[in-house]
Amino acid sequence: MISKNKETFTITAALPYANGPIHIGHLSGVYIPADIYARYKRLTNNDVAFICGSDEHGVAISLASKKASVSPKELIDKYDKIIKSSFQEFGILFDNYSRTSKKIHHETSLKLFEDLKEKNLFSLIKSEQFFDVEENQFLADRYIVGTCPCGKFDEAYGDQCEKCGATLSPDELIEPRSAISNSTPILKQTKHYFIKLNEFEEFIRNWITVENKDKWKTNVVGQVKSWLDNGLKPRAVTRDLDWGIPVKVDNEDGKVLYVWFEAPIGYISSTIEWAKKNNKDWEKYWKNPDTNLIHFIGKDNIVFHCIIFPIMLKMFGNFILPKNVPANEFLNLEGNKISTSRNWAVWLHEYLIDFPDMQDVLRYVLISTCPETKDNDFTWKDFQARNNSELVAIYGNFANRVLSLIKKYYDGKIPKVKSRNRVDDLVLEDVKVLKEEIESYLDSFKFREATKNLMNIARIGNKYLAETEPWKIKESDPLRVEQILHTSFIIISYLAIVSEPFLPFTSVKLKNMIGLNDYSWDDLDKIFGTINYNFTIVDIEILFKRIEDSEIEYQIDKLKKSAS
Ligand code: B3M
Repeated sequence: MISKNKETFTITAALPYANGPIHIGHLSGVYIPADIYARYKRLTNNDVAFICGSDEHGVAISLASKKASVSPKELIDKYDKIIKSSFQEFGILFDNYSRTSKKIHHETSLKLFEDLKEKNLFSLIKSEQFFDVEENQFLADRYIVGTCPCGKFDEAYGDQCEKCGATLSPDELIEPRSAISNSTPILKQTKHYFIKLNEFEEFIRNWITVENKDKWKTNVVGQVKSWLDNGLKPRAVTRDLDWGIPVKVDNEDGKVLYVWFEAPIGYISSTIEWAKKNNKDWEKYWKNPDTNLIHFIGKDNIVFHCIIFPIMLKMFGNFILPKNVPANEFLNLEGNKISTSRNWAVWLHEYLIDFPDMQDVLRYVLISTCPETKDNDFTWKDFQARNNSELVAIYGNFANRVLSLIKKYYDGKIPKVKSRNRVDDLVLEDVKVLKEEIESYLDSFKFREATKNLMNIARIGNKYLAETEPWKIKESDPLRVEQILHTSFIIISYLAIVSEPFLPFTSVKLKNMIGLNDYSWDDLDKIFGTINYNFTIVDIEILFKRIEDSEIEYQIDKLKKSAS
């Protein structure tokens, strides 16, 4: 067997805006795939930094705080806590979860910004922007509403019409008004630093659409291409806002860094924070050309992670570029778009009240329906079906049958055998192949296929038991029964270890039951020589329980009633 070299991975997951709790769409599109990948890379002995944190600046935060009549600080403190605990509860195991309001992030962002300014890489541009005289403030695009040129919607935002989907700029709106005071804004001159994206067009085109074309997902390459085809234009990296990281623009105050300039730097500052706490060198994770930088994001963040941030990294100098950005599409819910404002969502903190200790069920369903190549739909009926007919009937059933038989026949001791049958060897070979396929699926970000294979390990195990029927020959052929249960034990060992990235809570339970707590992924290759025959299986825990129709009807009803 060729042993793989230990590699370094910097794995980032999009920083969630701290303006609301986390729902299933976030988990399925970003955080579960990222967590599976990070756990898998750790288990296979790589050096991993899995990085995230709350995104606490920008218009999304100030708008939400105005709406809730609280200060931005109160808002971010509240949601940072809720989000962090949802991640913990669902086993999303970040190495570091930071906040962009922390001093270390402000300092890191400002240092990188000043470096670029010193290197003369910005242009200072004067332009006219909408200004709310009553509120005495410039209006970010989202703060301006008006009629879309499509003529069908008079509540369009300055950057987008939610009716026709068009991307707008505020001066295209007919009869623009301020979303804060409702007054008609005036145009007033302002100055900002701009990053010259246009100068990097060729570099991005070559890097993504030539170099990485066959390695990256087609949806990602396609979106980048269409941005490039429209031409890259200089983009302001400062804003006239009172919430954010303050900077002077040509000595003028009242400006902050553009949130999409500093938020991705949050990955770097979060890594620095982690490195300091753990006595590590952060530069290894961002500047070593051998390090694999992988960004997990949703499709609405592609332009920032595949065009703007890579250009920034290149401008900073010495930083590595992402190896891959496996962006996912969106998850819908019961046929409709998930919507925070309409409350059409399944919120994680609410799920756990109705389904306590059933995190792995949601993880399993969400990864099985992960919107990898196109938008996908979550339905409660499918959730029930996948639980009852896969987790309970296949996975849980197999584990329970094997462990109960070993307990009953051998007082919980794993039977020692001197030989195996050909059928046993064949089934173990199949399991080994499934594990190897899981590795290559995970390496190529195909999480759904990997999850199917995981369930196939249990499926094969069930079939093997059904065909060999050890309970029928216990008296007549005790040696054969020992072989069957020995083989089944090895299949369970594979299941327990390989499940860890996907179903971490179940994996721990199973490993405890069979005494494999210290086992790692690669140890499976030498499982035959390392079985602990002194271990006794004592407590057999039921891993999954059936979900009744009434529980599903309750959820569907609750969703419909609470949505507006
Ligand atoms: N907070 C956008 C989002 O939640 C943004 C991601 C930042 S990643 C640097 O969709």
